[in-house]
Amino acid sequence: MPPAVLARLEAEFDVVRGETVPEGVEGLFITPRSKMTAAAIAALPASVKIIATFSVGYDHIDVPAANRRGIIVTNTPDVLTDATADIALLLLLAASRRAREGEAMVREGTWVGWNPMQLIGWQITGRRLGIVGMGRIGQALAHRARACGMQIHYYNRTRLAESEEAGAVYHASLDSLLGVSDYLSLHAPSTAETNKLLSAARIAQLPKGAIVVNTARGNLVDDDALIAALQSGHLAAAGLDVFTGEPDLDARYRSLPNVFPLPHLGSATIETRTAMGMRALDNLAAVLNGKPALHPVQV
Ligand code: 8YV
Repeated sequence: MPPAVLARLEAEFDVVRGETVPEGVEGLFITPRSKMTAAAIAALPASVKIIATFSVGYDHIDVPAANRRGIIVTNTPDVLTDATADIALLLLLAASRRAREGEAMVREGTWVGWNPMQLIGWQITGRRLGIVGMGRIGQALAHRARACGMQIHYYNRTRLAESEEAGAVYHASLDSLLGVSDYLSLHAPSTAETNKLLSAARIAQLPKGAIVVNTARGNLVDDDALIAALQSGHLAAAGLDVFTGEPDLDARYRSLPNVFPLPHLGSATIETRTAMGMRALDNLAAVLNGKPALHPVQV
């Protein structure tokens, strides 16, 4: 935890650390590494009132099971929007400009000269970016990509208000979005519905040479299908911050030259991680003082 979060935690709360939850504990402060399954929730002592996760995602928590026990679940929205959108843009650019191969060439000493076709990438200006899930992070990426001259298309369960769209083109179906996406960035939550949303059939609908970016959750992608498309050249490249089963990701991602991988850095700035911690502590403090939670997860 960032130092300011730890200092506040110690100052305001009576803290018990560990993998088990003793009777009397009223609030849990967790990260996505704690898998709060229905069984784990059933085993919690009756004293627990709130589970505050240090994340915006809550796919590691069985929220209905917690709510059935009268336990409130809270997350940390808003404060990580910009940091995560920055990483999405970084991945988009890095994948498009072959940053992984370029860096390897410099580090490994294989850069022996310059030639006009060396590590030729693709320019993002004027290209179409398809955004799957136009929530806070999707919109923040749209804002950045627009400044780079990209044309924004999006698919969302509901259409944004015209004032929020800022010229982005709405697609009522994912299939329609895929057909126009030179670049595709995923910003949907991980649910049973979105599991392997980017399947082989869907990847086949992307234009040849498309680039895929994922800062959401690894299981939104069918790994075998994505890897096959990166190997065949149907997809030019991918920029990935999240992986199924991370950190034990599919080993093929480690060696594919056209994959720019990062170890789940979306929210990893000191400003954002501090704000996330403060947000989680605000929720804990509210509920433990008998007030309503500030960011309850609604499912
Ligand atoms: C974090 C995230 O890296 O908020 C989320 O859902 O995936 C990331 O911000 C992680 O949750 C840190 O606990």
